[in-house]
Amino acid sequence: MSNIYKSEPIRSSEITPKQVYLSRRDFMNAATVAASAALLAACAPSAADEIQNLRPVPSSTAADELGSIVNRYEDITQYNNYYEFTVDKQLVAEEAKGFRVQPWTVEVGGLVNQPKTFGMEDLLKLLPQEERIYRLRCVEAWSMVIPWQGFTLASLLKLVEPTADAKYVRFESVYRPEEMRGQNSLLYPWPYQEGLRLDEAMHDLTLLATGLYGEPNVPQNGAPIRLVVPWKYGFKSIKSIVKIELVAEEPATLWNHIAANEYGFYANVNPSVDHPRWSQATERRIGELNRRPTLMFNGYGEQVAALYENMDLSVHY
Ligand SMILES: Nc1nc2c(c(=O)[nH]1)N[C@H]1C(S)=C(S)[C@@H](COP(=O)(O)O)O[C@H]1N2
Ligand SMILES: [Mo]
Repeated sequence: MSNIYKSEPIRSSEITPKQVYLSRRDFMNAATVAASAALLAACAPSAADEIQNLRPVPSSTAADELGSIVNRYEDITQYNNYYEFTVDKQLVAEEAKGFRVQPWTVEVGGLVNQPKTFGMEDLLKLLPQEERIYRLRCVEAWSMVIPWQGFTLASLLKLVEPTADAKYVRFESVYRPEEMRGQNSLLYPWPYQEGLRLDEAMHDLTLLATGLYGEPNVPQNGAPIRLVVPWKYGFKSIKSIVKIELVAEEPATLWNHIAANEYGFYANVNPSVDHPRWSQATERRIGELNRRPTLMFNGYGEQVAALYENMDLSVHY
């Protein structure tokens, strides 16, 4: 099989405009609307408008390299984990409405030769955007396929030149308790923080996503800029980043701090290591009825297994 990984950089000519994204489910929806339009011929004009307004606009079948169709824009933006707002996945979008993501800066520092605070506009200008279709596997055993755009974390880190002492990368989310209701909860040590080993951070799959479906990120998905590490459980993919720090020691993470026995620092997707309270062998793909088997490293083993050669993957990390 030739190289069909969508996770590889792709030529801009291959980038799918938003108009041509469509899951088969959307196509079915469009077909259903069209059928009802035919039945309601008297009000045909408005029915035609309705089809136009379906979002994403109907088209063909963007899929990941395993052939899984991308999830609907509505699924991706209406079913979210973002505890700073609320723990109710279906209410995040509403709670996050109007959250200010402009102006926005990302401070990149620590063990680097060229520390710098970047405005979002600078980042978008400096670093070419790529499209990546990635599976997202939440530790809660649901998953989605998401067409992101963004740039590699490696491309940003190269700009600041990590020193030889830098061994890990620490990420920090925005902290605005007056605007983010969940941050008033004392159950969590805010701000949300996460971390990667430097080689994981420099891996070509590791993306800083600035948007999805060809649109800038909406607040509930971590606007304006969030991490996406597709071979790890979703909680590693920290949202709305304001600070990136190169450090010498393994950094603390929010989930590890709360329950170290449930949420390890590495958190690589692994169907044979169960969460203490549930199995990780299968998952529910949002939009599908039957559960599907969970894949080792979420299906990215060919690209990332070498990073963990010296680790015993049968134990929980
Ligand atoms: N700052 C922050 N980042 C976060 C979270 C969060 O609560 N706060 N939730 C994580 C979890 S558990 C998952 S599964 C993904 C969900 O990303 P999505 O809502 O864009 O699908 O975001 C991750 N990043
Ligand atoms: Mo998650």
